[in-house]
Amino acid sequence: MSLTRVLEKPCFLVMLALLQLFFMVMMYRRGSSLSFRLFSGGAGGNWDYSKARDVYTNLSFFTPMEKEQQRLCPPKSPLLVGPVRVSFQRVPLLKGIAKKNPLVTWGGLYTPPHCEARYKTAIIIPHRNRETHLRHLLYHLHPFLQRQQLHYRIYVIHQAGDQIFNRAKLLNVGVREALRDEDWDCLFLHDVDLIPENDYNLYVCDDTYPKHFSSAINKFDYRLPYWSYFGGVSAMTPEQYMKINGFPNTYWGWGGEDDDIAYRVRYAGLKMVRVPLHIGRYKMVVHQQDKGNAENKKRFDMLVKSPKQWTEDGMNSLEYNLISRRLLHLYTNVTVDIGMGPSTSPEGNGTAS
Ligand code: UDH
Ligand code: MN
Repeated sequence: MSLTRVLEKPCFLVMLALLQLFFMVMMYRRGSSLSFRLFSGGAGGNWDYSKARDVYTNLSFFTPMEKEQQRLCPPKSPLLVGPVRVSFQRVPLLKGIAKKNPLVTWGGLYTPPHCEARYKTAIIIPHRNRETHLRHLLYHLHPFLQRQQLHYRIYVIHQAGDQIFNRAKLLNVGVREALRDEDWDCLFLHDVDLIPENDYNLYVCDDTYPKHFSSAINKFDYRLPYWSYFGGVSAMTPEQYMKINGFPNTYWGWGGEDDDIAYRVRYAGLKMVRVPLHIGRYKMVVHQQDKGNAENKKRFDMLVKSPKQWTEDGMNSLEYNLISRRLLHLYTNVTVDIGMGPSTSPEGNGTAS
């Protein structure tokens, strides 16, 4: 019987249609996981893209490998999917987060078990009285970074006492403490309440320039609040950080320090690069202004002095008392006494000079 005759037979055509229907139903119910396994001969095969927006999807795919057998991780991680779901409906427990991230070791350290990471990134988070935000961030950030196949560690820099808050100085402390542990390729300066929503937003530095990551935050309708905005999440190599003399230590209270940093970048002969808006998307946990972080009313005067101040106020003038350094399950906690700002008048704060 010739091939054309077989193809013309009604029962053959019915069978073909049924087979097609079967595939369509399976694809609909299980995402592409089944088809992937069928066509890949089951290559270790637990890939599942049916819940691609779940940031924990596919993380258990890779099995650990001896260090000697490992190759460099691929330039683009196969785990990345783009948009991931971020929800604040339930506040996760630290224990639960640790359970979902079994490969994270004490101090919040992770290294890919199956390949040699191309980048080493330290995440530095300024913190006080934001435990709920921290739990949301840890829940989302650990799997996010693992999907990017990075070697990373999370540092939480906790300001001791109830004196006025100083975000920029805490970040300087974080950088100095993190660099005691390892030669990080990249230092991420990361607000505790900002959760990345797209895993193509790679937590890797630009080789040449400081980079701004939180270009589209829901609080600002996923747009830049103003062109030179450098707050929220940014990253620098240690060399870039030292070149701008780190961040100013003298901005006590809310506001101004991020603009000072943007100025420093320019004064040091660098420029700022930025993640495109459709990738640098973040959700901010909704919050009010904190107690102990009143608006810094002197910030505009301070910014005017910045061209003269930046070489004297920063990493080269940083002083603090380290109270403790504890390796917790999901992060390294650095508690620090950074002093109390120049003024305790009801006006709040001012310049240190
Ligand atoms: N932070 C703390 N504790 C504080 C203050 C600040 O941990 O008490 C840290 C935290 O990492 C936070 C970051 O500093 O994400 C920046 O502070 P912020 O979140 O207050 O800054 P933001 O730009 O300020 O989000 C928005 C203030 C909202 C007030 C709205 C009323 N006008
Ligand atoms: Mn905030």
